[in-house]
Amino acid sequence: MNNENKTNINWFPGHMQKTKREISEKLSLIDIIYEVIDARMPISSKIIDIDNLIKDKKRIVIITKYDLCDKKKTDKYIEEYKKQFPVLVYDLKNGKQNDISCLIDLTNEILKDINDTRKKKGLKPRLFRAMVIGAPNVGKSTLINRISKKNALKTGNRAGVTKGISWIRVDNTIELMDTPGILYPKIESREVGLNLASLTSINEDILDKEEVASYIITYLYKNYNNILKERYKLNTEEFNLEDIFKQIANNTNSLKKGGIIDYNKVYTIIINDLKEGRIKNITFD
Ligand SMILES: Nc1nc2c(ncn2[C@@H]2O[C@H](COP(=O)(O)OP(=O)(O)OP(=O)(O)O)[C@@H](O)[C@H]2O)c(=O)[nH]1
Ligand SMILES: [Mg+2]
Repeated sequence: MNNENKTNINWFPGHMQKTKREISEKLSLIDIIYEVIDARMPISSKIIDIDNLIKDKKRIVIITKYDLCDKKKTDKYIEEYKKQFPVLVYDLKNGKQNDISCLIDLTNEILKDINDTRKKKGLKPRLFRAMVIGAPNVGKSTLINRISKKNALKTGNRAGVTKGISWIRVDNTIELMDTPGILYPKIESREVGLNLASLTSINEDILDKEEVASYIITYLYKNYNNILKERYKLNTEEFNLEDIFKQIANNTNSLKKGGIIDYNKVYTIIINDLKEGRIKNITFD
């Protein structure tokens, strides 16, 4: 088990460095940034060095997966972000197309001056370009697919689906650039690393399942006791991780011959329940 303040969760494959470089290089082509943040981790999934990366570019903050978060908790963070930037909140899975497309109206409104100035000079309006950036798996490609109504981009519920940048034309007024998810090379806080790991923003192959599952259970026990108990039909008074794993094993048919707990199966069930949204209305920040 890790030291309280350290984490060995550090996932920063070569392509993330490359993406950061490309973001910097392409910045001069871009009119506005859509910064995408997962509603279930409004702090942990925010790119820590984004201000350095995008300098003073105009920005819209987009909160995704609102359907899965603890709205009461996440709303407080949203209010804070609203003091700094325009913020749109989305359920990209079930949200109505009209609501999602209002991002384009907002973008046109924010960038209106560009074409007003051109008009005064007798120039035709030009196409706007927005760059979509965020941590892995927060819904960047899904957002672009929904807005463009094209489903041109590959999406998937794991970290690192998008491998390179690509441009998608929404209509003749706006073009969007999709980017692969990025993180900070060194995740300093154990909590942030484990939040990202618990909510599928870190490649599962590198994770210690026991550590992640233990963190999830401990966090849920402390913050969402009813949701945890309800999900696994637990009967607990005092916190005892081992006992909780045992009960989950019993209640999910995760025992090997002789009644031995199949820990790997238990950890996988817990991680997948969160990943697939069977455990929801939670915010890990
Ligand atoms: N429930 C729910 N699921 C969402 C929402 N937005 C995206 N998803 C799901 O989240 C998963 C990740 O979506 P992607 O669009 O591939 O995420 P990404 O940010 O492009 O990920 P990378 O390319 O890996 O960085 C997919 O399974 C989506 O269906 C949302 O608002 N609600
Ligand atoms: Mg993607």
